[in-house]
Amino acid sequence: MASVRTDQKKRALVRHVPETFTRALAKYFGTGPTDVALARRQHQAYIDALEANGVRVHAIEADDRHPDCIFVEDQAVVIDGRMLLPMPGHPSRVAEQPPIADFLMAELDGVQTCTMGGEARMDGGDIIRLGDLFYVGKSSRTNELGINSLRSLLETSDMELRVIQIPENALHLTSITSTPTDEIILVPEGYLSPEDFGPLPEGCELIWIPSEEAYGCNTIGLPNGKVMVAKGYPTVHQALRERGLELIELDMSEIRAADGSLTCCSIFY
Ligand code: CIR
Repeated sequence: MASVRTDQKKRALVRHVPETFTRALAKYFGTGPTDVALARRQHQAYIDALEANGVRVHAIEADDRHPDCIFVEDQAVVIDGRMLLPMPGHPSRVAEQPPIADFLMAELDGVQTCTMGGEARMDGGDIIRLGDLFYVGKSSRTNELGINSLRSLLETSDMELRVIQIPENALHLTSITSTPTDEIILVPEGYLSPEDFGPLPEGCELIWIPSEEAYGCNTIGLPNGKVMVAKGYPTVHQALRERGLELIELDMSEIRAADGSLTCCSIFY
């Protein structure tokens, strides 16, 4: 989940890999997973990495009726004591939400919760956060009405929201960017431009990565200063190491095959 600051990543919700994972949607980075057992091992390594680095993880059972159910990031957006339950942008993913919503409402007792009505659509994977600056992707999954719902949620806060048009060759904003710290955004060349982001707060920077490492731009910065990264993206790794960050490398091949990245597999709350 890309809607919390790094220091807020104390607890994470994940969902196990279903038996039907080979039927997950795949159109961008992946051509579809083929090995459920390997996906489960990679997913368990992801959970282990979170736990080994101080994050308390709660895992919801998989639901074989929903091949994409591990990608919980898309189903709820938690921002500083408020929660948006978006209407997912792909019809096949709508029914994944109830157990996630139930769990988060119970955990975040009394949380102010907003839902989406009418034609509003959004996947949580279209949101990244850099301190108090939010970016939301307008994509094949997130439309203007969905973005308006997020704007309403942020209205009474000091947070700023900027909209970025996602190119047709990418699924979500988090598919191609992330904030490994509250001062850095990793971005692939050829997908987005500096103008898409506008002026950044003082001390913040965009780090440009060659387009062939676009997938590697999705990372998870943890409160202990370490960063979870996908294995096999040397430019990303070097850029982060040069900035003094310690990396936790994870093999994401089967999750990438379903167009999923590191952030997609958790909701920090
Ligand atoms: C989908 O197409 O919805 C899934 N196969 C992948 C979702 C990845 N989620 C994300 O980027 N937040």
